[in-house]
Amino acid sequence: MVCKTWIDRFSSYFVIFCSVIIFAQSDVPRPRGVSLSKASLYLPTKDFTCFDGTATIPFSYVNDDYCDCFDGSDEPGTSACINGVFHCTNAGHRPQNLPSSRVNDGVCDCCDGTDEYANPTACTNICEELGKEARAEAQRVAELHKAGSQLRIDLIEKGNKKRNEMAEQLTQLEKDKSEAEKIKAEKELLKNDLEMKENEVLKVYREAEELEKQKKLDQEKETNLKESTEHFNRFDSNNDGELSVDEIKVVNVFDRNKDGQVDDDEVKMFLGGDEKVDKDAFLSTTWPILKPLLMMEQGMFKPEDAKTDTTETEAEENHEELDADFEGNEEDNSDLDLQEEHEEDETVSEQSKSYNDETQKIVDQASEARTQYTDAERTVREIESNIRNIKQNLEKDYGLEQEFASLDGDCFEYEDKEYVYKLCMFQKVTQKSKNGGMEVGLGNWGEWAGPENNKYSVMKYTNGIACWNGPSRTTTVNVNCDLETKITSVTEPFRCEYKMELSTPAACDDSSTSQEHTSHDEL
Ligand code: MAN
Repeated sequence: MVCKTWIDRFSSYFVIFCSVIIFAQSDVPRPRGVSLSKASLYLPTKDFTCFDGTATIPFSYVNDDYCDCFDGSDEPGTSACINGVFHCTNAGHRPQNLPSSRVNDGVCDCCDGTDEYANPTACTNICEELGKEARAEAQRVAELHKAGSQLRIDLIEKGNKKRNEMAEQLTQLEKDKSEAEKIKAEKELLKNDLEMKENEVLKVYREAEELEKQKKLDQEKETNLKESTEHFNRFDSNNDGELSVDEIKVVNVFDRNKDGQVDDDEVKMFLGGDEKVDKDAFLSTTWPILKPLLMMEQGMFKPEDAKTDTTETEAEENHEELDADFEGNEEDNSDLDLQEEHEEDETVSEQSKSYNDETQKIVDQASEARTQYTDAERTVREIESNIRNIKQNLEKDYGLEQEFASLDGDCFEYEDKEYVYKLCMFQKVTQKSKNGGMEVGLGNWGEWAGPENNKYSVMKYTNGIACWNGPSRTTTVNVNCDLETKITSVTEPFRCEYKMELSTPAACDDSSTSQEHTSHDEL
């Protein structure tokens, strides 16, 4: 608190004289800069107590251009206190409260010019003019609200109807669901029953198939043994029941690298490191390596690298060599040919699997039961998904009287120079560049975010596509009253934070307007 000196006091006399004028502008006399509602706190017959209660001063200290109160309440009509508040009545227009620093600062802040009282000619009172304009505007807004509120009533009706329909749909869907679940359970039983029968009848076939397979394996084994024995006998030139290194060395087919001789490495490979092999060892050690070679020589298969390395002529030569190696080679070839045919047969028999009439009937019935069960399952899932959607919608806050309900899902577009924006009510907001490219999500429906007394004036759409190196995009939609539902502007005040102005009759709530109007006093 600043203590006054007599000099200070004296220098302020003039201002005191000018400032502590009791205004005759209204019926209640009060010091300059004091509002009608606070007039009773400034009584010239009593000492003045600062609003914060920290000091009581003689009334003559009020507006003496010296700050006595911490809260500035003793200087409403001067700029002495940094936190003072100057009130202008602005008769004919709206009253105004200004920081008292603007008093006598050479700028006309109040339309009645009272903030510049030190220079009475500086400001003209334009309150009547402004008041007239403001009243005309208020009138326009009131009329707009009146007309809009009629449309709002229609929206309320539509909204309630829609919600009632949704509630009815939900009841129906719940019924459909229990029905569909029953059908699903029946279909499942039927399916299980028929699948059991199917398994039974197919068991015979599967066993037969298994047997068939086994038979084929046995046959293959037998053929292999036969081929192996035949080859062994042919190579065993002295018929001593063993294949020796010398016997192998004279058979070209063991010359794997085709260098014109069967060298030691080749012998070692075919005899598994032994000096000689008997028939059994030949079958288990030599034959598995030799047989693919023979088949390759016959052109029955070629390893990957051989396909590129071996020319046609080489293949022919190999063939001839092989022919020359064996007498009665026709017989040998026929063995290999047989195997080829046999493999073809296998494919054919797999493709043309067929059952007898009775079995086929059961298989068909089981298959039909499976389809029906899958359908029934899908139906239940679809109903459940519809139920979820409807429940979600029913839980949405569509305004005090459901005035926004019928707008759910309606989409509105707005174009600026660069983008086309789209707001789908209670769903999402998107942005698409006019130069092409993907649609960018600017947020999904979040919540109402207006102030406590006007909750339904702001919609928040959150969790849009993440901004480059930043947070997710969000959009704030200010909802204003007008006769048509449309977007009137879109801005991006901060990067990836969008602001939309949406006008709609749903926001033309008469009751909120009347509240708004009554809040302006002293008109
Ligand atoms: C895109 C648009 C803009 C946004 C930038 C941020 O260009 O979504 O609105 O400001 O990305 O990188």
